[in-house]
Amino acid sequence: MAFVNYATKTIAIKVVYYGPGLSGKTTNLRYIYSRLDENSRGELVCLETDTERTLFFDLLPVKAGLIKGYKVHFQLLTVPGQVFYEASRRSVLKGADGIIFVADSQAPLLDANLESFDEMRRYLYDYGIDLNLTPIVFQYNKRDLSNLIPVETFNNLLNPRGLPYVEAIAINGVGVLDSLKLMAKMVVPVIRERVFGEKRKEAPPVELVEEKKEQVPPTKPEEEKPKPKEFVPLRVTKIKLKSSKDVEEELERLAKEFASLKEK
Ligand SMILES: Nc1nc2c(ncn2[C@@H]2O[C@H](COP(=O)(O)OP(=O)(O)OP(=O)(O)O)[C@@H](O)[C@H]2O)c(=O)[nH]1
Ligand SMILES: [Mg+2]
Repeated sequence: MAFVNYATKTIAIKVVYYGPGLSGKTTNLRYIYSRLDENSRGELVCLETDTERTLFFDLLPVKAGLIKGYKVHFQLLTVPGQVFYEASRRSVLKGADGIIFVADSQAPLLDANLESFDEMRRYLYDYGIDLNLTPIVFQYNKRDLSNLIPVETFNNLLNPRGLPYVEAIAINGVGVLDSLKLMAKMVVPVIRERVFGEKRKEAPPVELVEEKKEQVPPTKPEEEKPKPKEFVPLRVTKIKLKSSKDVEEELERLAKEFASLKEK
């Protein structure tokens, strides 16, 4: 449930990037970070790890216009996809307002995608959140590779309700902002209704992203297009979390810290 601070007039909307290990969740956040104006986003918090795999969560706060005079902050969060970080996934999912399910399109990973989705459904159920009432955007990622799961198969198995889906190549930014914009379109009316009792269809859209112009360094035609990794350094925040129990507390602290930042 969105966190409303009546004193500072801010609403924090929690959007969780969920999906199996290595599907590209952190890559989404890194790309969004690189494309938003620094006035409309906070720091990308990735916890210190020995590898690039997510251990507890990654967090990117994004400012997104106003709802009825309240400043809207999206808290974009990723879960760790590796099977044994189950407890962290559960903690990150708590109170999610919307979910971007990042599936890995490689054919041998079909079962991993289905298992991850099923696990998410169970955790939401445990928290009393009905999957059918939760805004979800499906992102079918890694469409640049070969031997892909057809979009139709994904939609039949994961998305029988015909919710919005995006074919993505997150590593090059393809479909990343589209997924986030679709999510904003779905989740903001739900929050307006829950918080202000406004009828959904009356809700005007919220201004989501102040995009920077794409910073593609000049390349000669014969050169390959550089990958975002090469010009978006990964900032690692030195936060020590001992266990997944600390995750909820830390998320709350980071959300408050961002909400109290002075406008630039
Ligand atoms: N070919 C290709 N590789 C991608 C794409 N998106 C992400 N990757 C690569 O996939 C690997 C895993 O990406 P991450 O974003 O770290 O995956 P994750 O879902 O955060 O993984 P966990 O934190 O372990 O759950 C990295 O090497 C990325 O560069 C894509 O669209 N195409
Ligand atoms: Mg990750």
